[in-house]
Amino acid sequence: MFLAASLAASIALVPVFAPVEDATTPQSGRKAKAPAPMADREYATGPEIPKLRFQQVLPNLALVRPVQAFQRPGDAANLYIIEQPGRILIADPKKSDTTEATVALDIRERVNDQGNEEGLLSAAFHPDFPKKRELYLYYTAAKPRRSILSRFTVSEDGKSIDAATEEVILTQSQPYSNHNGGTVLFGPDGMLYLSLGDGGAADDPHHYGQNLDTFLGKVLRIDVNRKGDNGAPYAVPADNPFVGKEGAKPEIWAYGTRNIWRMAFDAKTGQLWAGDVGQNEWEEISLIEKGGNHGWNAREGFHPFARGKGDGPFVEPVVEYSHREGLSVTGGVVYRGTEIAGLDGVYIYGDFAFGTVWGIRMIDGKPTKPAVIAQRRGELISSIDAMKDGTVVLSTFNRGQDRGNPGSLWKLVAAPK
Ligand SMILES: [Ca+2]
Repeated sequence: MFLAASLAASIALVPVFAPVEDATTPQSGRKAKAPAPMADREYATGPEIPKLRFQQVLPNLALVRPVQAFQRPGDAANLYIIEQPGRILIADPKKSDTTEATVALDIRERVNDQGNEEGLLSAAFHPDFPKKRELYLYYTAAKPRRSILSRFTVSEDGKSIDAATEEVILTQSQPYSNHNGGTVLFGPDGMLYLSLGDGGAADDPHHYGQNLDTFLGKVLRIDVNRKGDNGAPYAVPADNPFVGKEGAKPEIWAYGTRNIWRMAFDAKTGQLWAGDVGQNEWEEISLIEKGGNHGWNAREGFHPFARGKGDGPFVEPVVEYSHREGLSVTGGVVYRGTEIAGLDGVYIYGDFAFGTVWGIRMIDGKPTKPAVIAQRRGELISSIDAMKDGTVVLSTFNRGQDRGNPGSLWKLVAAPK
């Protein structure tokens, strides 16, 4: 989600994001220098990636802008579904006649979803649930405009989340409505990771991405199992890359990211994959590195960004795609299920506006050429998530992206030969 929308007007088929700030950015002149297309880069060769199709899940369940599906440790049956305005619903995807979900949490009054990229954006259970009955939420609020990471207490059966138990872990003031990130998740190391966007407008006007003194434009890593100094609600892990560096926030794990909309760990390798939304030309998929400078706003994809500044070395993306092929990347997951033959180890990602889903493999540190493995025009892909058994669930908006619009859930299944 969460587009830089310069080309939005030219795409007639699908309604797309047009944040006001981005829409006013002059675009002329920058497209003149055509960068080297990805086809010129060196790709690995690997086994063909199977073609997939969208199969609707819970087709009778009415949803408002679903932005993430996830599961609770110890419960492989139910889906937890985030609605962007500020609710979390629970439903069993095998019960296809379900018309009403269990409402586990409703914090719509606390959440500000006025902006297209604002709302309840991400959630993660503590991996030790039910020993630790904790759910972490990342959302935006108003007056003042800010992003919040909070901890909530969950009932023992996991079916209800007590809104009165909110404990704010971290707050970031937001200068503009767009580019709030973000994904919250736990790593295989038990640490909590959070992606924050560059704060918004266009061009990263304050150069936050390259500034280590702000959380904006970063991936953070914190220890929520321990209190920090002076009673802080979290501790900074001692092995974070910028601990002790003057002028740098020690919570930072990686920097130079524009607006990571979805990141996920590969359950097998532990690598952290991210989709970083581009501005004018290039959408990128990156492997997030400890201490890595991922380039923004000096770089967009593999290319210099004219209005940016900053010194390398930069961590290059794994792959990119241009705005001829999509408009806003939604990062996905590495498939580790067994249901779809030949898909193990494939990183699956999509484009929000075009409804396209690609797959790549990494072979000896090099990606295979991105292959389109599924597409469903008119469905705006807001999230791509892996369930416990590896099943890939897509959240989509159905009829454009207006506030309050309906959405759907899908699973990716093997396409008929
Ligand atoms: Ca913002």
